[in-house]
Amino acid sequence: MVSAMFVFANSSSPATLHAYSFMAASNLLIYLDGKIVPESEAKISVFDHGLLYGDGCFEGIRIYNGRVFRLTEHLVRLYESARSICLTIPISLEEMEKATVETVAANNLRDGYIRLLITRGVGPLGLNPYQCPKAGIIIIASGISLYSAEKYETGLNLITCATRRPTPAALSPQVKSLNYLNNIMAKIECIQAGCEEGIMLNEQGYVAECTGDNVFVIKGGQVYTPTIASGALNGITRMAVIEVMREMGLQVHEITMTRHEIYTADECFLTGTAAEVIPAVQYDRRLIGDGKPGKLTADIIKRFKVLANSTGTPVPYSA
Ligand code: PXG
Repeated sequence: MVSAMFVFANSSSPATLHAYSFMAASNLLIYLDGKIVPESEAKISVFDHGLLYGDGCFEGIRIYNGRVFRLTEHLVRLYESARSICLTIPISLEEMEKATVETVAANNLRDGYIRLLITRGVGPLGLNPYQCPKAGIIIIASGISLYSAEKYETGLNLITCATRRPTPAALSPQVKSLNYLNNIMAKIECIQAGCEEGIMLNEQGYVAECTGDNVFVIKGGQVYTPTIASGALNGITRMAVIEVMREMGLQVHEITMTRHEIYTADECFLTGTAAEVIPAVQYDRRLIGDGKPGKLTADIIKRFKVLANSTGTPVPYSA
């Protein structure tokens, strides 16, 4: 039953099919513990606690037009995640910045997606992280597509996921840990319901975020998004879009949000590094507004693209 479900979930996902075809043709160069090596040589130990326990943290970062978008903000969040879980990253933030742009340059990537992982490293079986002497660093510069191109035009259908965001008493939602099972469980629910994405509530039943994106609604020309304390990740795209909207003269409110606010919204959109900015037009089978991507949302997307394509850390390409 479990394996049947697995096949169903994967075969119905266009993003997964895209990833498979991409993998077959890969000649990627990967940064692994200080060296840039071909993907075929980028191997880690089966005793790495990142694999054994999901013990580690990561970032997803975008490259637009030859520049890395908000790289310092991503790295600050990465080092904070690591600090929170008592994981010492063996190189400085400045060295990590250099390693990241050099990996992008080595792959001659002008537009793409960076997955930067810190694993606890190799150690004996058993939870004790202090028996892992050195954290591992992996930087992949490649691509990602969460939703089909069509959905960026027509908008996503959302459901409410039964899987809740974990309470901060278990693990702070601000730690971008290598264990995304909670979000994966929620994603399985979305796919099984025939939706691309879903809303995750916190333990109290308030809206936190989506499986890998932050959520915004617009009503009466004002913008609302859940507070970070609701269990939302302090998204880098969330912050960039808030800046864009304030420049547009829109009022943005961080609130304790219920499903009602989404049911009764004029417009809704999601933000994330992987997702970028994407409209949502249905929630729990109710139309949001008139069921079409909103006009303000379209304007926000346009302005976000301008910002993303004109700012960021330059990549030192050799050619
Ligand atoms: N919430 C969660 C739980 C996330 O993991 C976001 C919101 C958006 O944050 P940013 O900073 O990206 O605007 C994230 C982002 C991936 C992947 O496969 C990464 C994320 C989400 C989905 C997929 O790399 N992280």
